[in-house]
Amino acid sequence: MLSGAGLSAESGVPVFRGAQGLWRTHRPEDLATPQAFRRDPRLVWEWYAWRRDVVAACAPNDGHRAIARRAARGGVAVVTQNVDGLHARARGEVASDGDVAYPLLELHGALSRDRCSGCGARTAAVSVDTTSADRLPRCGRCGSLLRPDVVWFGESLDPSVLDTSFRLASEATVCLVVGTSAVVHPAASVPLATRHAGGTVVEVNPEPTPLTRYAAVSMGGPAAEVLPQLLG
Ligand code: BJW
Ligand code: ZN
Repeated sequence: MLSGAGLSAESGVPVFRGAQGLWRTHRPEDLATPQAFRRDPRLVWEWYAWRRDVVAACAPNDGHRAIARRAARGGVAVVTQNVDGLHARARGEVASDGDVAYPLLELHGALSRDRCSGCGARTAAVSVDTTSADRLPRCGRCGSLLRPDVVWFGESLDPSVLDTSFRLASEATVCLVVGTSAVVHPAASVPLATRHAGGTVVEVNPEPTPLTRYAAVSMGGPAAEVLPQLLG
């Protein structure tokens, strides 16, 4: 399955696009590109520190839990564009004896990690003082600025995460697509790998997307209501 921000909407995590989306009030080119970070790392960190606080106050919803319960029975891989960590938290919440360890692939990284903008070393997220550029966190190895370990526009996705996602999608009989506007690539192409290999795409989204015409079934409700019924 492939998930996007809409899956976490009912947990209180803001989506990116549409009337309530972050991109209505925040310009992606000022906040979610490597150029923006080079230009004004303090501003970018301020936004990500706020996003971390928002996510810390949120919890997985019934949609995340339905996915985790179904995946733990086997034969499912979870591929997500979300950086909020709620799939992993749901897995922990519903874990029980006999669960299968399923793949959980985070295509766009994770808010819970930092990455060095110089040497690329990954570390657990530190608390960030955004009051001045001098106080921003730096790498303990090379001294370069740390940044959130997320994928910004114009940056490549981790090749091993991406290759594994496409391979699993091409081997799947069904790709369930939940809560993504399906406009950001290469993530939005993952379900097409299932389709091209003869499998079926099933979409859960209150709005039509560019993937809707490839879906055998489209369910137009909120994920936290539809998924427990669909997967339960
Ligand atoms: C509900 C709901 C409910 C609401 N229940 N549903 C091919 C064509 C054109 C452009 C490109 C291309 N290939 C690459 C590009 C360039 C670019 C791109 O895709 N641009 C397009 C937008 C035009 N891609 C990249 O730059 C990627 N890198 C790359 O390709 O590298 C190689 C390369 C480099 C240079 C040139 C060419 C190639 C990287 C993309 C990184 C995206 N990063 C972000 C930020 C991550 C960090 C952070 O969180 O801050 O990722 S942007 C943002 O969008 C975030 C999301 O993961 C991503 C997708 O958003 P998502 O999840 O779909 O959310 P929304 O808000 O868009 O949609 C929510 C949906 O939920 C809606 O449909 C609602 O209806 C629905 N919904 N409530 C169910 N309750
Ligand atoms: Zn470093």
